[in-house]
Amino acid sequence: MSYQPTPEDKFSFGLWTVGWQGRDPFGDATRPALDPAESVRRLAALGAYGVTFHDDDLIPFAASESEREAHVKRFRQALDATGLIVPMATTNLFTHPLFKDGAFTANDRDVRRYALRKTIRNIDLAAELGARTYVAWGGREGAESGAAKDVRAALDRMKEAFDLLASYVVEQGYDLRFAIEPKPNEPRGDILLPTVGHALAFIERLERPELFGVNPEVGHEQMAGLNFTHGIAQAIWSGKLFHLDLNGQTGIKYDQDLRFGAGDLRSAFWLVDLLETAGYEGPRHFDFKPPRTEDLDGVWASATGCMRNYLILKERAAAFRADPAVREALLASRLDQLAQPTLGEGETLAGLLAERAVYEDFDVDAAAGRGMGFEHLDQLAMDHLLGVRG
Ligand code: XLS
Ligand code: MN
Ligand code: MN
Repeated sequence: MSYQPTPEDKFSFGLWTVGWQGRDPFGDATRPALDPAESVRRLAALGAYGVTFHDDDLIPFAASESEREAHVKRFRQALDATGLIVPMATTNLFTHPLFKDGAFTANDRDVRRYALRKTIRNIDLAAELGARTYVAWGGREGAESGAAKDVRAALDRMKEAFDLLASYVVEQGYDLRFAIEPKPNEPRGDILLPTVGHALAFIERLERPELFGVNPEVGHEQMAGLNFTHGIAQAIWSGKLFHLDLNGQTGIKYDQDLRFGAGDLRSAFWLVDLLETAGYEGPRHFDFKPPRTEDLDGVWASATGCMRNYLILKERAAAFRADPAVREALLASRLDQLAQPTLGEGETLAGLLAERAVYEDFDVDAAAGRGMGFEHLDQLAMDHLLGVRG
């Protein structure tokens, strides 16, 4: 296998990922700025199908109307020349000092109103460029200290903002859905909607929950010590996996945004296994940061690595699922039983309560003594992941 990506693989990248100049809290930029049109050409040449952006990635914050038009035009020309599409767009509501206390939940009402206008302006552009998903990451929606944020009031304001944005999208007739991106902290000490679970519960309180799903990011859930694949499985189960941010993270620490496959490799294996078998058809979107040690060649090597690792893991996961020994091990671990309803067809709870074999005469010691066979099953997965089997 060449692991050469094609547009059918649906790989997409944020302009801000390959375009990251390496500025961090302790150091200045280590790389020059990248022209978005150049990023589009390079990503297309590497085999990606899509590119995504924050408004400010494409159009500098203070740009005039004519500068704005020129930036959009150049970008559009690059898209047309390469065939790359824009599956998703989002708003930068975190870089400008204006947003230091948040955007949709800033204590200052005028900041919240400005944030709505900024978002709607970019929603118009997103729709114009054919995006189907609008991501909302509330990086500055949070606090460092207790009394500074009335969390219940802030959630009211967050709901208000999303309800307004959804009604705008419906009124305009845009074919666009929102994907909320959770993150536990960084840049705020604590961010609102910190995990997939929080976001899923919040969505159900919105006026148009059907227009909202989640955009989980590998590293963000892992920063909270959570099992990312489980979070994705619940999002799929809820019909809410609208988009996702693939990258790598090694445990509970700052948001590393490593290339996909770096960091927790076993978790990446199970994630690809799930995405490829559970019917997820959306973009495989990378939100990573090529480390600031890299020059521009290193940036493209890092982007290539994201896609290559996905394709390797896809192949390894498929080999795992196709292995007869794995099928046998899955049966020995009774995964087939888990897929069966606990009450059979036509059975009732009354019947269960009356059946002595279920409880009074149940051999609890025999059941307790049964091994689950999970270690054998997991070693088969490990062997496939490491390429020593099949
Ligand atoms: C930052 C987020 C951000 C979103 C888009 O941690 O991952 O890049 O994906 O605003
Ligand atoms: Mn992200
Ligand atoms: Mn991240």
